Amino acid sequence: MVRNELLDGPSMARALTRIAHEIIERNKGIDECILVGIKTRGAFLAKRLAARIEKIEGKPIRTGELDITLYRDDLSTKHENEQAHVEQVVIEDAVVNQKIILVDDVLYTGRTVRAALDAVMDLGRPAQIQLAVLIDRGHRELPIRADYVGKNVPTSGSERIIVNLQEVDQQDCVVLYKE
Ligand code: 3GP
Ligand code: 5GP
Ligand code: MG
Repeated sequence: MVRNELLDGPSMARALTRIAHEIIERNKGIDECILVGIKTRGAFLAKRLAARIEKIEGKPIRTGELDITLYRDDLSTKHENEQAHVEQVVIEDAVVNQKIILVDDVLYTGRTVRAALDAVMDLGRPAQIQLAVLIDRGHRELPIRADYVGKNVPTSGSERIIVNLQEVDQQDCVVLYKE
């Protein structure tokens, strides 16, 4: 097993600070924006981005959370049997005419994001939906791309990216494991 550290704590912090600035710049402020984190780690990343944006703009940005699990209909599953399934949506504010910025730790096939798009659109018609991810590892199976990326990491299907966050893993780092 080969271990390769892709981001340490300070580089993760810098990537999030850059993304916070990019979000503010692209949206010309944050007035119509709601940051929506995809649980588990995407939700913590959304909170970190919200804290940075509040510090830069001097006012809070609205936030929400989505819980999406991969539902496997066959335990000896192959990838195509994985269905991204929405468990819970917590967005207190109306999404109608707002810019929803989805936040996740890793973007891979795009199936999780597709489920998130459906869940948000079930709540009303947003003006836009954008996507921020800490790591884009490639291998998309759907026409989905991120608007804000911490780091692009070309991977093979057998590689695993471990995202550790202080809030759940007591440390900040992103590590690539090769079999
Ligand atoms: P997260 O919910 O904090 O993002 O999918 C459940 C957890 O397993 C995720 O945590 C994710 O980080 C981790 N994980 C690691 N490798 C994979 C993978 O290849 N696919 C999925 N869906 N999750 C993975
Ligand atoms: P997708 O639905 O795009 O295939 O996968 C995205 C979701 O699966 C993300 O929420 C992410 O947590 C998880 N995921 C997919 N691949 C990886 C990976 O290599 N490492 C980690 N940590 N999570 C992954
Ligand atoms: Mg995730």
